[in-house]
Amino acid sequence: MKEKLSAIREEAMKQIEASDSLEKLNDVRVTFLGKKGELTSVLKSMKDVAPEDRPMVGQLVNETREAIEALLDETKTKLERAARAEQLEREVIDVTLPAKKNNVGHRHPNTIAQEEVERIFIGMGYEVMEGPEVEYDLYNFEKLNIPANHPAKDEQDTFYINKDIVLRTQTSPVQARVMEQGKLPIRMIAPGRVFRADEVDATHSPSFHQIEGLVIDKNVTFADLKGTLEVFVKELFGEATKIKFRPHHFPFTEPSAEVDVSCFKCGGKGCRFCKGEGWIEILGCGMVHPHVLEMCGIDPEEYSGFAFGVGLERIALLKYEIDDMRLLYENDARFLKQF
Ligand code: 2NL
Repeated sequence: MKEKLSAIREEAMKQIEASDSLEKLNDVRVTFLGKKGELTSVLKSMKDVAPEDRPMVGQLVNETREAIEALLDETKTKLERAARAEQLEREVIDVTLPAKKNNVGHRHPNTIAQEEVERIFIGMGYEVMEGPEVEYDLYNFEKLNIPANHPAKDEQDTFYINKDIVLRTQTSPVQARVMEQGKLPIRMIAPGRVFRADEVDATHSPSFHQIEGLVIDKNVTFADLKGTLEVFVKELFGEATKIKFRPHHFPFTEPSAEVDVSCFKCGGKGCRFCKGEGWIEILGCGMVHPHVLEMCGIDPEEYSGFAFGVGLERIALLKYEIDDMRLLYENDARFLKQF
């Protein structure tokens, strides 16, 4: 029995020393100390030992077990430490590597242009106002002096929700609503999305953006309109920009004009950009028609005013030299990130 135990002890020590992984070490533990292990089978055979020898054999078995356990624990700690050291080595992080770049988005060219126009007019004391995109015919057409038989009201030009409600074709209804509230004087701009039943091409889209401006006060004249728009175009296109008013017709203003600016590419000599004209058309304007003032509850004998409307996409296309409006709506990041 004694020889058997020391043989078991020696064999266990040998196998523990040869274990180079935690799995193998555990196999050794099971082989020697497990339920069906070698030491357990020695204990089971105690019944064959003479009763007077049992305490001595029992003690020997315990000593053997303790010796094997001690070496198992020690080896386990050693292997665990080695595994951890190897893992730390393997998972080393190089904190000096450059960080991964996040692709941060930025404002759409339309938004940049809109905020630029807003900035200029806020600087002149204007308020920025908004209104509904789905609008009553009354505010979109009627109060702006656009009569029932006017071509702008044709189904070809306007999206009708029903006979009284339309998708607004301009942002003037916002201004008609402000006038109707009766708080005077008014100095405002109304930027926003408008809708026309147009086919998509390089210069048309069924949904685009406008910025309209409105000033109502006592003694407002066409001179005020000219001065205001001159400041606006110089801020927008540069100090050297010249401005030209051409007589025109709008139902809601009288007199009315279209405004051209000298080409900011060639300074007015004529180039590819301005198609040899030297001038580029950018907006429409005029003195608010007395009939419009009346319909919005303002006395035209006491008050007068001017108004203007610019296409936001047109400004964005000109400012960033984009030659096709469709590019603004495709949301191709390769295009958008250039601005
Ligand atoms: C254009 C022309 C214009 C207006 C818009 C306006 C608004 C009210 C009263 C009178 Cl409430 N007029 N707006 C006036 C003249 C021209 O827009 O070609 N826009 C792109």
